[in-house]
Amino acid sequence: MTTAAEFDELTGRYAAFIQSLGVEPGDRVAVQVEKSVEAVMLYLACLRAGVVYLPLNTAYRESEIAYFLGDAAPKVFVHSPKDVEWVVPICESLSLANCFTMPPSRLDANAKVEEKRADWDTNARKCPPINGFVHRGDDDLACILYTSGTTGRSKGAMLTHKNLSSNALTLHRAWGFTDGDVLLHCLPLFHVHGLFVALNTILLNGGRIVFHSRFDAVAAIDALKKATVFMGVPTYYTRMLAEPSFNAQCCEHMRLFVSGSAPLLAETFEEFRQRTGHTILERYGMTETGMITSNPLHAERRGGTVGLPLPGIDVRVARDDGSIAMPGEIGHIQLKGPNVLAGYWQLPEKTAEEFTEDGYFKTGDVGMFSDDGYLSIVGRSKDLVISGGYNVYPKEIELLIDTLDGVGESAVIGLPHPDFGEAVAAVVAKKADAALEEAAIISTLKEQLANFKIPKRVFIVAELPRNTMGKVQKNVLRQQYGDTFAPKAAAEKV
Ligand code: MCA
Ligand code: AMP
Repeated sequence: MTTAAEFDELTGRYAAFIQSLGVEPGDRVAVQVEKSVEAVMLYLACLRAGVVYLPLNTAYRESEIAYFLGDAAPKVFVHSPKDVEWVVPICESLSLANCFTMPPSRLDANAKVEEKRADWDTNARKCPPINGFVHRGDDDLACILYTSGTTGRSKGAMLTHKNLSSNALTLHRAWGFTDGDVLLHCLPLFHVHGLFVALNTILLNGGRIVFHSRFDAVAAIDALKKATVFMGVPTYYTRMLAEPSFNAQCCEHMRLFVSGSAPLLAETFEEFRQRTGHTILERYGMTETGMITSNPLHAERRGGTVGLPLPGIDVRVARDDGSIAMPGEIGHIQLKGPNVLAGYWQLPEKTAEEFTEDGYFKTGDVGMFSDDGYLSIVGRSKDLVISGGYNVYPKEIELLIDTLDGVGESAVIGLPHPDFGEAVAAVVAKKADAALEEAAIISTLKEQLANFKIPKRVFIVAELPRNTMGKVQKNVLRQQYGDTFAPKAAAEKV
């Protein structure tokens, strides 16, 4: 167990070490490490030292990391020891001298950690802790989180202290955190959901955290008896429901289950209510904005909706011409509020494109309000697949597939999947006489892309369907391959 006093002391030492490296307020500290208590402390230490925290998904591969480090130009990179072989050359090529490793955890009593010269924790623990924190203003940057884009190029969302603090305070109040709350934390630490929504609210509460290094349904169900609040992506809920032993008794101590990052299916919402007696509270947000809407804690939690705009956040649904849609009318979801990002890192033009003339952020989600103000998301105007809560932008994968020998062109789509909600699939049109193989394409992509982006299936075809304007008809492909991962289709293939 790590106590609040240890946290205070160790984050003070980590912050002192950051300062000793000459990292100044506004400089970036990039981090790609396994989930651990030390990783949480490194995040908090960056905030204490007034520097910008830049977390990176542990699934990212060499070429992805080279891009992020090149783009964000951090002063420090803390990474997993297992990646040292490819990290060192990248850092050398960028003249990034301050590279440190962070093993899974040394606070874990069972962990055997060798003391290494480049180990972050070993070095930082030698520094006398700073007192308090370096003062930063509301509009100063706290974090940069990269989010993929429809052009295939990732953009760094610049989040300010105000963005983080306003959203944490709002959620803390809206979800009724109180003395004695214990959060079961199973989410990854490098995205908004695990880092801000889950961690910031419980830290603000001064509450306890039961900390799992990854989501495992059996372990999570067992830990529910020690917790009062749980947050997860829909896949966590479907996996818990797939455990025959999961029932109301497992949830006796719980007061709140929150779901988000991807649509929660109506059947999951209903089955959860029937099996446990708890109604999952679904909320909606984005990397760029933190949380935008939430079903209410005390009033009706309506399945199939993402609830009401959170206090202080102005959410509207706009028609194509920019006028405001009526309740029941589908349109583009836009918002304004203290939670909206300061802009994309070094991309002022891209930032401008994502806002309306009157300053509303365009989410790229399509939805409608009910008469009584509940928002439903009915689609996306952006070409995006959400797989197990991770966003995958088809363009990034199509650009890579199109470079492979024998490929004419490709279309990457999301198909319904019983575990991940949507799964990535690719339809590849081969050049005449080319011999392409699904397995070979998948293994080539695995060398270059994070694992969750790899298509679960690749279909090789003679040509892609096009409309009269010459545009590839992804809707036709989604229909054609729609039951690829359906349990029945999968069973027939065995
Ligand atoms: C792992 N795999 C996946 C995914 N995760 N494939 C598709 N989609 C995924 N999400 C693949 C791996 O490549 C591997 O394939 C195999 O599944 C097993 O990998 P493993 O790591 O063991 O999987 P797991 O531990 O079971 O992970 C699945 C997971 C995880 C628990 C659902 O993906 C997860 O924790 N997702 C949560 C993501 C999240 O935090 N999103 C919030 C984003 P192979 O065997 O072929 O190598 S923040 C956000 O969206 C906004 C702001 C919001 O509103 O919250
Ligand atoms: P990200 O870019 O990873 O921050 O993902 C943000 C996107 O996730 C949003 O624009 C939505 O498309 C989607 N999203 C988040 N929460 C929900 C939800 N509860 N229901 C449906 N989609 C969601």
